[in-house]
Amino acid sequence: MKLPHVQSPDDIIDMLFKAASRTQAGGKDPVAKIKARSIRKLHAISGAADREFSSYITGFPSFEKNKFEWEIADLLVGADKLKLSIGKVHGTKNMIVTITNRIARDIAKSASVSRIHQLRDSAYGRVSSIIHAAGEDIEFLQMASVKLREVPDLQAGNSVVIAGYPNVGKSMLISRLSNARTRVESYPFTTTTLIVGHRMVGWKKVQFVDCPGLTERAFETRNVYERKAIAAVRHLADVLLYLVDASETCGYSVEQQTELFHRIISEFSPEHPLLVYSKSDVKRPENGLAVSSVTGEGVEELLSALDALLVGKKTGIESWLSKRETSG
Ligand SMILES: Nc1nc2c(ncn2[C@@H]2O[C@H](COP(=O)(O)OP(=O)(O)OP(=O)(O)O)[C@@H](O)[C@H]2O)c(=O)[nH]1
Ligand SMILES: [Mg+2]
Repeated sequence: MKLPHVQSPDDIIDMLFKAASRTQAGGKDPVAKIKARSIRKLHAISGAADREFSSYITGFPSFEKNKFEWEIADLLVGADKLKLSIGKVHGTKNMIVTITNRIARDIAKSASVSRIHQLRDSAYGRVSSIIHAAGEDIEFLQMASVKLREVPDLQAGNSVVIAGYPNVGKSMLISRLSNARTRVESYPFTTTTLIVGHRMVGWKKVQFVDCPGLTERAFETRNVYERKAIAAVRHLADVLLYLVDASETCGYSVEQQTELFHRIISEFSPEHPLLVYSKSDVKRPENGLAVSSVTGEGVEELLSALDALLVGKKTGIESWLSKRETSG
């Protein structure tokens, strides 16, 4: 995910005061000069705080902007706390702008150098205590931006989400289909996060997403891995490529795996659900599209099917299937 770089509260204070120290002001009258310079310093602080905090406020996922990112943010850092901390930062920004403007107006009305310095120093003190008061929320955003940055930048549109039970060969297939490099192991629950890869299919750049394995618990579970997979299935899948291991070497029966496919369809109504059998080098089902990531068998056929689905014509897959049947 693309996220703002959130600084620590102390670094933000340093940055604001540095912005203030760079300001200059001319003039012959020493009092007028000190006054103008102090006002500019406060405006510099207010401008820099506005830019910094605004980037935090707009840079994090929001429910309105991107439902997938919002759901992932909820899983990894908690949406309520995220909302609260962004709200707090918003308040901090407004307070700094209001207070620096008000003190700048007071400075403009002051006639003595000592009063100007006193007001300027009080502004610095207020700004730093306002930022410290939001310290916990700023630090939370700092942690959240680091954690969420690890999630690949996934976009809606021309997206194929590969889902299925654990160990059915999802990761090996995405490596076959795209430039994604992911761990493949002979035991379940190898993939714990969402993995992205790309490839041209026809004239389209298609995004493939490999998910952690799903089981029949997926709808009730609070398990973070399965919930990441559900978020991708729910919000990103133009095509839901559901992999069923016909050889059952994954440890789950074909019946069990197919049942979950139908449950996912009835729960999330993906636009284009596509059931594909994996490990066809071990066992070929009697009907249906079957691939082997070991021998490459069926991969070209699968890509043509995806091409037909992603063209956006609902009939694409039907005409492709009928062509396939007539050609034997
Ligand atoms: N014979 C054969 N074995 C395969 C094929 N695809 C995957 N495997 C094997 O199946 C096992 C699981 O493969 P993965 O790609 O890690 O499966 P996964 O679905 O990503 O598993 P999780 O990430 O744990 O959910 C590995 O031992 C692979 O070598 C295939 O087409 N043929
Ligand atoms: Mg995997």
